[in-house]
Amino acid sequence: MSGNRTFTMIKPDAVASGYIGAILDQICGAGFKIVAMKYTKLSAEKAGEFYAVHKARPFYGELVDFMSSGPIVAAVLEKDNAVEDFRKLIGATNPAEAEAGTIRAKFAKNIGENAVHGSDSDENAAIESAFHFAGTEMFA
Ligand code: FUP
Repeated sequence: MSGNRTFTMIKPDAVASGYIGAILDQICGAGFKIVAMKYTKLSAEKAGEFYAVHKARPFYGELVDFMSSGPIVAAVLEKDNAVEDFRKLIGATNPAEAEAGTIRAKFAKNIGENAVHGSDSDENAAIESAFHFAGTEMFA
């Protein structure tokens, strides 16, 4: 077991396509409890900050434009082994390579517009949760 919280965003493509309800249903059906959640929109500056680790990558500009292009749902989720289990639930970054039934296989458009974010470590889950939520907005 590797910690019990992860951070997710339902990205602008999935929100625009009307998939918020279906994605939350799959997340809750898989046993994740919602600890914090908000419907919001990232400024380009905030999106750039969130993805700063990818600054040197060729897709960074497009990623920042996309993530600030429309509203998102940000949430903190709780479950045993949350980070790993959520990465399994969402599938590979590229939906063409995502296992059938995973959220990205079902709802993502392509590697850039890939429906959801999921933290890749307990450390990043904590950093990303704090980026979006104050302690008073999280409910154990
Ligand atoms: P993931 O952890 O699965 O979200 O993937 P990464 O951290 O590697 O990438 C973060 C985001 O960058 C992806 F969700 C989409 C975008 N990206 C691209 O647009 N092109 C790529 O080749 C890789 C990632």
